[in-house]
Amino acid sequence: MSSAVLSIGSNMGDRLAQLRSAVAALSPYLTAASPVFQTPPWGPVEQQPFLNAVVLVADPTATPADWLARAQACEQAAGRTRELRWGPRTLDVDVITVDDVRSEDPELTLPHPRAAERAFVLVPWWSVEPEAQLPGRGSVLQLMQALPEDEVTAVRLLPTAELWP
Ligand code: PH2
Ligand code: MG
Ligand code: MG
Repeated sequence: MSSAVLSIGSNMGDRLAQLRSAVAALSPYLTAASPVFQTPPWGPVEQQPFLNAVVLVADPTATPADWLARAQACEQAAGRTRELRWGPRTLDVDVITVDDVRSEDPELTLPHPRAAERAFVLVPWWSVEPEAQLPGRGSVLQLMQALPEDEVTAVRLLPTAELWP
């Protein structure tokens, strides 16, 4: 069995519709989806707030490269073009973990090398999977508690924006 954790985000155009398009494309594999959160932009680029969520997917035969290809297919279907690193995007789908795989492959580093520092990944992930572990780094709950409190509280639940079912 191959189970993956994917982070989805958007800060351009109809953000919620784009998150929903990713969920629809991944629906054959979907086992759970977090609520949607509005999050301040993380990183060096000044830009609009994001909507973020985390989805859990499973497929007995999928390799890490398959999950990356499926994530990129979702981005392309949402009209994503190559743009500034860490800049605005219509849809970003990042592979956070695949089972317990740890890999330094530059095409797909696993787990995602910055997941532990990102409240916009940890808070949605914890909300859909409270016992989650980030391979090699410990529990998602503890990682979340180790972040500055203002970063965690800035991740705001959007109660009316269900993604799934
Ligand atoms: N994605 C980025 C850069 N910054 N900030 C938030 N809050 N959410 C994101 O998904 C995000 C970001 C580039 O992938
Ligand atoms: Mg990203
Ligand atoms: Mg990405």
